[in-house]
Amino acid sequence: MKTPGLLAAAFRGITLCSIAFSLFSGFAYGQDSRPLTEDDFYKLVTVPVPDGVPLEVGGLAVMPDGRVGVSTRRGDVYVIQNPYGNGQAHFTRFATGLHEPLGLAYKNGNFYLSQRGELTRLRDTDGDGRADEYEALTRWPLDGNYHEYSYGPEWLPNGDMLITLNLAWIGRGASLSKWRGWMLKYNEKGEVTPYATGLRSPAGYAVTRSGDIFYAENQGDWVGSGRITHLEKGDFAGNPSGLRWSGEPGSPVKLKVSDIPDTGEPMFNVAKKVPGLKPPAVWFPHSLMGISTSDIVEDTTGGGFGPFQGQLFVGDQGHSKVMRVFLEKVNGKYQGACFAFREGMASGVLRMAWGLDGSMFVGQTSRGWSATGKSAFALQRVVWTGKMPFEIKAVRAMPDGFELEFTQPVDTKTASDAGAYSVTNFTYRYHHFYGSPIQDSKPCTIRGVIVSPDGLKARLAVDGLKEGYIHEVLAPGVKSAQNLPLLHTASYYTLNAIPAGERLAIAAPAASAHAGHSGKMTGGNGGNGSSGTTKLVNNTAKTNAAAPAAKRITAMPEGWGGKVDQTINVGTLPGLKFDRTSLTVKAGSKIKVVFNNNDDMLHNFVVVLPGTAVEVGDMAIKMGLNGPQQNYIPNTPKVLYHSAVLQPESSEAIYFEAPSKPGEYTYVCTMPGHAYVMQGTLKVVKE
Ligand SMILES: [Cu+2]
Repeated sequence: MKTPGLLAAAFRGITLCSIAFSLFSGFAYGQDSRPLTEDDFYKLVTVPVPDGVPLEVGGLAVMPDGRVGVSTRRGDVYVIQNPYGNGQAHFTRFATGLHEPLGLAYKNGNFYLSQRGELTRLRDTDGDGRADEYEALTRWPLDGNYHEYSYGPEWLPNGDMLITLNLAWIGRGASLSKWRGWMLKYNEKGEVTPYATGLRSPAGYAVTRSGDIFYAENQGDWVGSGRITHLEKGDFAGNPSGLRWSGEPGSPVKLKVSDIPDTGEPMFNVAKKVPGLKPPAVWFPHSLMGISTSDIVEDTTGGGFGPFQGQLFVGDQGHSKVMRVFLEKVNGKYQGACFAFREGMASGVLRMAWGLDGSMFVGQTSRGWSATGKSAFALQRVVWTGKMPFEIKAVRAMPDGFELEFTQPVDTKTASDAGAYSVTNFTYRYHHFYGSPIQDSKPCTIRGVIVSPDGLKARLAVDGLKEGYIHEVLAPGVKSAQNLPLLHTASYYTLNAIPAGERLAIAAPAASAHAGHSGKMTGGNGGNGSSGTTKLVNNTAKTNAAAPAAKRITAMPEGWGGKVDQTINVGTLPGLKFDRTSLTVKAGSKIKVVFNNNDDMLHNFVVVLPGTAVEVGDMAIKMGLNGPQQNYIPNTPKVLYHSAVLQPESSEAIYFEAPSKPGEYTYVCTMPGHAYVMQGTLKVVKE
């Protein structure tokens, strides 16, 4: 068993809310000088769950009368009356004994859900509020691997249903039974047809009002970071495992596994050579914008949920939060930007659905899949208070830069200053390894800014745009006309295409032109914030780095005379754990630690001074875009020794002399969010 659970190794890592929040939030100040936070604009309201109901939400469906259906990972379906907090919520168990349903849909009095091995319709034929008919509409084979999750269904406009099938995990994603790694379509005649593949962990997907299908993917093998992809029939979305079945009758995908190069070139570049490979519409940079994308919902509330009508909201299981996406079509293809939106949910966010009152139900679970929110499960609502947050509402690609649209008029003086913004672009590797370090990160020069007469838009002229790259667009210096800072200052725009059109007439770099890094979240990072001009090139198996060499020694020091006093093996376990919770060494002795990363996600091994693990972990988070190429090792004397960040199924030996001062030191993993739980005690005893 490799993973804590579901979603393909997907739901990894945790990060304390306050930490992540501080990275992205310019605190606005209200009239009483209290900083305004997300909570001032979007409240979380918890639906009370009765004792004895383990509501580990797998699927959510709001019924036309406002009741809410919930399928649970334990195999039940509940129907909740009065979920809106007016009067007591009342739970009825509608169905039970199901095999980990991770979806739920409702139509014409019936519920539909995916169990691991079938699409099931639940009917209450005698009107007693309980299903008495469980009908398998279609079945698919299972290998039995724990990771063979099945999701859905979602409706297409014509009444057909979509289902997605997760890959198994055997140290890598694998399609051990037919159509694993695929999206399938089920029609009313009962026919099942394969629709698209390349899916790894497709826990969340949605059909928008335009009829477009978007699915969310989690970082993993062949997936550098979280992302959403616009899926059209016959698309191949990136993970080759499902191509095993592309030769089967009915497959609309013609690519074969051998057609996919494993070079580490960015996916966007590979897609130019491999027709059918579909690059994502929007990347969610790992740890900067969540760590495990889950559900997708389109804001169809007509303004009931605030100023983001028509935009998408994307859940994040590991960070217990909901993010926001603005999409646009350039040259006929979708691309756009993601933003932080609301964090601090009670458990891991798996499902979202709109209530009849325009609030967002958020179904949550964290068993086996670590999440920031510490509850094992929860059902909460996100409710707009009616107050308008000052946010970057949209980022649009322009022929020579970006246009930022705000939810409120800006202060023209701050918003016209190029120094109020920064733009940095980067990409990820496309390869069979798990995830990717940030690649080729470069600041862009902002040549000038023009604010629209109504104060709602700022047009940035930017040099150095790159197609296929993610563009971090920050606006930390922009104030609203009321002198409030932005609630969230960061956005990440995936620039698949630069549109044609008129360019701004800004000829020479303006005096205030700005290379991109002041006010960046990566600032204040001790001495470690290497200038963003450094080209980030990494050996992917082991991320060698610029971290202080003396703290990571991977060959036996010559002065040791070929002998170590003690060799220690430390491994990793699913769920952000080392396989040993304590190690004992003699003060000053010569130690060799062989660190084996047997888990399916990235980890490192870092020895820190007593009591500093969380502090060092927080510093690692603040390294932001610089973290990956420096092994997430902040430049601080609190770090004594460390390994590189290791890919799954790899190992590294490090050598160090145990501290001369006895005490209880800590070894910790400093991958973003891991430090809060992934720790062990290094007991240093007297010689
Ligand atoms: Cu870790």
